[in-house]
Amino acid sequence: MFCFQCQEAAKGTGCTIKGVCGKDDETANRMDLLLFVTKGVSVVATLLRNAGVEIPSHIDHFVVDALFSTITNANFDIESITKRIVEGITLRDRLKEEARKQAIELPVIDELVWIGDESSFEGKALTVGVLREANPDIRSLKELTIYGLKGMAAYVEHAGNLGFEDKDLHRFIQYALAETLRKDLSAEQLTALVLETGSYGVKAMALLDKANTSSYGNPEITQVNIGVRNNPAILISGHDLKDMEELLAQTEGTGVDVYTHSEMLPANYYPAFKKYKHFVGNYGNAWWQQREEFESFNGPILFTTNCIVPPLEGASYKDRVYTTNSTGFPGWKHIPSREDGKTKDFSEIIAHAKRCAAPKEIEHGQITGGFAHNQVMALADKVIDAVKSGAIRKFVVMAGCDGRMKSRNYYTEFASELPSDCVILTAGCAKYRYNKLPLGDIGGIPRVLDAGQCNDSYSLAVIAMKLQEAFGLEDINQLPIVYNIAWYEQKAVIVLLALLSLGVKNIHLGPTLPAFLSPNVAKVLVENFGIGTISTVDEDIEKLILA
Ligand code: FSO
Ligand code: SF4
Repeated sequence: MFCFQCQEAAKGTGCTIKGVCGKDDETANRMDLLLFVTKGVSVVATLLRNAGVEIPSHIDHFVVDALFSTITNANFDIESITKRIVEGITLRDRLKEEARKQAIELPVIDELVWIGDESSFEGKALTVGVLREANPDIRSLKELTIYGLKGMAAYVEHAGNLGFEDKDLHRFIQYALAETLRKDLSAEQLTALVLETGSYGVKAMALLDKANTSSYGNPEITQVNIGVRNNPAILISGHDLKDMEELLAQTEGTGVDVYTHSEMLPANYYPAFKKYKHFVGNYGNAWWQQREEFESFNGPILFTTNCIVPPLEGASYKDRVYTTNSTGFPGWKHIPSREDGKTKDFSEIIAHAKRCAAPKEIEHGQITGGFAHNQVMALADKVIDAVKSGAIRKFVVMAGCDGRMKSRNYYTEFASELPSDCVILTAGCAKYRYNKLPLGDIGGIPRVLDAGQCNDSYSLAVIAMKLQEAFGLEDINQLPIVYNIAWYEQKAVIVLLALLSLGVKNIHLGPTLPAFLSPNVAKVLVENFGIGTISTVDEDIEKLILA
């Protein structure tokens, strides 16, 4: 195996024996094969589309789900990855047949020529990994595009689950995947593809924002309970709000409570979910602390998306974890997708919860959130006055992901040591590094404004653009906003590319720069976009805030 797609890549270069995330060698290789097949599907679908043939939506959904299932710590189940490969080959061959009928000439590439019998999967998988591209700069740009597409696919899938589809996003995902197979593209052309991926990322996040807010209302300022009640309960993790809705509806009146975990915390901010009395609040912290927190939760846990940490051998919670959507883990129960027009069936996990003890309290109190664009704009006058009067010196965007590395203590320290006239804008699970600190407020405006999940970074971009308009500035970079973003997996990659495509400069990305950036590609990002990484808290506060 060779995988370098996330921030925890071994030795800062790539995992080669086993993933730091827990992904084993064989599953990693199988994911490479799934991407290989998905690229083949995308090449034929793109050629057919260019010839005016309409591509059925099940092809779009296959591509998005395949990409999503290869995101860091989403799926550890080799069998479910293998099933996707088999399905992909069938779809590819049907598309090839259609191309033949339309007299469309197909390129002679391995992704289309390989027959794909199951007995050859293991051997074939060894030959189709990222190192197949020998040129490190070309590899870097292609992988940067693919990781952006994986993040985008996640957001497109969530929007789709709420009935919001944009054919153009599917077209782009497949087109861009197909482009990564071309051998004739220069580094400049691939850089343009990376940025185009970023602008489609903005569209994907805007679509998901529309899907979430029109389905569940605009997030509003909310005090979220972090303590527990004395009823059996289900813990729901991940990002999928449709699952949240259906789980709340199906648990109502059953005596089973519902708590959010990690990236699902922002579900507490939506008016449509607040009406449920058995929706208690949030339990625990960011994804990487789940081994301890799932033990003490006592009840079943539902993963609607990443981030799964494989349990230790003796973990007591092993038989009470469920996956759904693109996620999977060997031995865990998988709740099947909803059939058209029907809701998902959560009866098994609800029955399971009834047999369990109530959660053990690990924290007590409340945290504040709900500052997506609509809520912040409702406070616009107050915010603008505070900036004009100098009460707010700077906004610091500290969105993104949390992770296990010790070096991430930097973010807690950075937040604590920020001058008291600075406000943190956050989204994603990075917030758990500072959202329980007593940072206070500035004239009633909390010093940590949480917009929501990582995809709600879109809200932060909208807020920036609205402030730019309100202050009459020509360039978004003239705003008193600095960016000190933490990343872990590929959804953070699409957020980064989206910000770059909006013209945001001087983003600090940490705790380390991606292993998949070759020195030359990193240089381009530094020279053209002022991308940097973190140093010490004091130095960075000096550079970003005081200078
Ligand atoms: Fe965090 Fe995980 Fe949302 Fe990522 S929970 S790390 S950026 O999934 O997707 O923020
Ligand atoms: Fe390693 Fe990250 Fe890939 Fe997992 S996803 S194998 S930790 S680089």
